[in-house]
Amino acid sequence: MNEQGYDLQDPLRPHRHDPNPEPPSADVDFVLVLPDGRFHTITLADLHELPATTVSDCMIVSTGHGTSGPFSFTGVTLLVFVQAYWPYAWEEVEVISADGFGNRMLAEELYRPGSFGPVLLAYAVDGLPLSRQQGAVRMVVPGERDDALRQVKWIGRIVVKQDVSEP
Ligand SMILES: Nc1nc2c(c(=O)[nH]1)N[C@H]1C(S)=C(S)[C@@H](COP(=O)(O)O)O[C@H]1N2
Ligand SMILES: [Mo]
Repeated sequence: MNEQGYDLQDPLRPHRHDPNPEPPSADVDFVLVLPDGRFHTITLADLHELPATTVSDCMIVSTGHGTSGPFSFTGVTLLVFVQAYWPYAWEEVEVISADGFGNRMLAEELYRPGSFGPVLLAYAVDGLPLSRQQGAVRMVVPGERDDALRQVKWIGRIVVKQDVSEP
């Protein structure tokens, strides 16, 4: 735990199901780290410049406080976002929040969206901007119907990886 009470374990390791109720900061901007080491600060305005996609019938399945939805989330697909900044080969992308919560998506998963729809970097829900409390910019994985462990709120960092070799 750090001073704010957040878990400092590797955010990509399995974490507990209790969601943190409060955002780690008020800052909505996040950092995009590319495979060549360059990085960009991404603002909401940057996301709004990319084509918008809406995915309906999204459920947030919390094992702690039950299921909520269906929601209609709007944002940029994670695939379109990555390709806009890195139009080359890549293998996976890590999506991390400063509260110690994160998840990774494989390029392969993004190239073949399931029947529930593509993975989004969502900035709106049911036609209204996501509040900071709701995530502000939130990863929405429509195909995750058993847990909400990939629905990363308060995105702080997105890391695009190429040539991933497991130790
Ligand atoms: N950044 C961040 N995202 C998170 C979590 C968290 O603790 N931190 N908890 C996850 C879990 S376990 C759940 S159940 C959902 C809860 O989403 P909700 O608050 O919109 O219902 O957020 C997910 N995303
Ligand atoms: Mo959860």
